[in-house]
Amino acid sequence: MVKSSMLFLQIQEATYTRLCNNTKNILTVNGLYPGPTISARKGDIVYVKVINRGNKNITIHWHGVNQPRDPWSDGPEYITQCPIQPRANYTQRISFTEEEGTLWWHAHSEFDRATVHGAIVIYPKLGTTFPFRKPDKEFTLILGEWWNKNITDVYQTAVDNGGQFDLSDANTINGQPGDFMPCSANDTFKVQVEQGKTYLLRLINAALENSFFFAVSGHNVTLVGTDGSYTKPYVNEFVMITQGQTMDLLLQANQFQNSSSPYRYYIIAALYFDSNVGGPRDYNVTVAILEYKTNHSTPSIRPVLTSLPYFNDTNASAAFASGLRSLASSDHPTVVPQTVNVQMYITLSVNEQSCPNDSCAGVNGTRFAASMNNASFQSPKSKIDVLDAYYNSIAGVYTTDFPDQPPLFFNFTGDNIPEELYFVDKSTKVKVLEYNTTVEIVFQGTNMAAVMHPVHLHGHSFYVIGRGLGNFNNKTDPLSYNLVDPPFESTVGVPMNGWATIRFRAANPGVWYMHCHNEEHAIWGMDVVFITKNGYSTEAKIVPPPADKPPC
Ligand SMILES: [Cu+2]
Repeated sequence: MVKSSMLFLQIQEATYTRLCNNTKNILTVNGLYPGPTISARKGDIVYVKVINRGNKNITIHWHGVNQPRDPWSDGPEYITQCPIQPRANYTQRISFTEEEGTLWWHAHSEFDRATVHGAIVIYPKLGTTFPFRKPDKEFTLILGEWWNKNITDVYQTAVDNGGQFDLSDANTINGQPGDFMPCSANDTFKVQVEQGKTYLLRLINAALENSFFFAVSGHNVTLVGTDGSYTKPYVNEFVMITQGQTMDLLLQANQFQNSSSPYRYYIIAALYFDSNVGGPRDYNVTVAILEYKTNHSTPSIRPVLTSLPYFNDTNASAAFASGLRSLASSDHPTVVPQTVNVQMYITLSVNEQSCPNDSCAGVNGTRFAASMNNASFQSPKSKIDVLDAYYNSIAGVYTTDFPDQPPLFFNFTGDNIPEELYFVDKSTKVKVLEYNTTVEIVFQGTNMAAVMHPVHLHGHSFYVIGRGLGNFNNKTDPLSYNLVDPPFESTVGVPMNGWATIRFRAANPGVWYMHCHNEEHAIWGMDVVFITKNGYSTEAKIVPPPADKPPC
């Protein structure tokens, strides 16, 4: 029996103050920052009425929820819907079919997700349980960023001048910069624990610009899930979490052995940014506090602080990622496609567009652009969404010629970049997939702004069967693929000047966005759309559109 329920998310402005006197109106859901948690059980359907009482257009996406046959509720603006305009509303259906664990929801329009985001917690079906001992309690920790400036101004300035987006002024845990930032110590997020108990930390990276190393000082964490799918228990001193990813971590509260033990420990997140382009970033460390219940009367004692890997420690990040394994149990089986129907090799690059009189704020007066296979994605100019155009066979909105490989093969990770690749044209290219085909994509990071790219696919989770540094070698690298128990995720961090290979089955008919979850890159065009065609049976066809789909 599917349980369904109704929730109301009201987009509204609210006043928040961070970093001393920086008070501003931010867009929120129900006045909350971060927004409310959506809880469900696997198999549930939740209807969410999104009511826009804000002053701008917005859309909401249920990140990591695969939404079988129902792209109408997925959310990315101009891909599956037009935005919800002020004073309008839209009821979206979230179907929790496969996912279990932690996911999240966020705005999928402009830069709005900086403040419009929240957790999604999916519990096991009634009568089933976690594949590990039930935790005594759980906490949600959302990593994010705070800008002193108005977010819409940050977005509009960069879009207008073609330059980089302003850096955030602080990184945050549950909306709080934490003890190390000015005027922030009183509001640092705290969790109370008891010696001997086990806690489930639901960790979400909601940041637009930053990936993080994350740790609980003095404690190991055991990773048991990523992106709403269980993993084999994986014990670590720290984790690396990219923009868009979620992790379920078990924490044994075992460090308060006696009354002279330290009883306060920093939960810490700090930038992970491996790059050979350098440049300014928000290096501010954000902390929360883990505090053991005790009779101590000296709360002023400084919490224990662990050190994290250095911000550009590629090896630490790669070592962590290499240990991820899906659970692959009989209750949570792993079904890796063993044969491949559609093979794609996709390069990820940051490029340029020329600008009149070299007057833009990008490199040498150009405008920043970004691309996959040198196609720089642009949302439909006609302000019709791709899904509408596909479903109603409206021509001229997109083309179906997204290439399966880059236009030119060269030493992608070397220093000599062919100059003809610097500049890109904007286009709206999609890749069409036949229903139920198996797809393999090798993502190749390039030296055109060599940074890690967290690539997120809507409508599907995928198996990350391999990753490595340097250029992908199609003879030797496939020999190291994990086709037994690779992690099942919906965001993969493609290493700086490295590669990552994913496989998935295109069994979800619809229109599905795939993009870098570094928001700046997504806005610049590091995106593509997959259209999976209908199969023959009714169960293999896209559902009809809802009546209240927002008009453009
Ligand atoms: Cu990117």
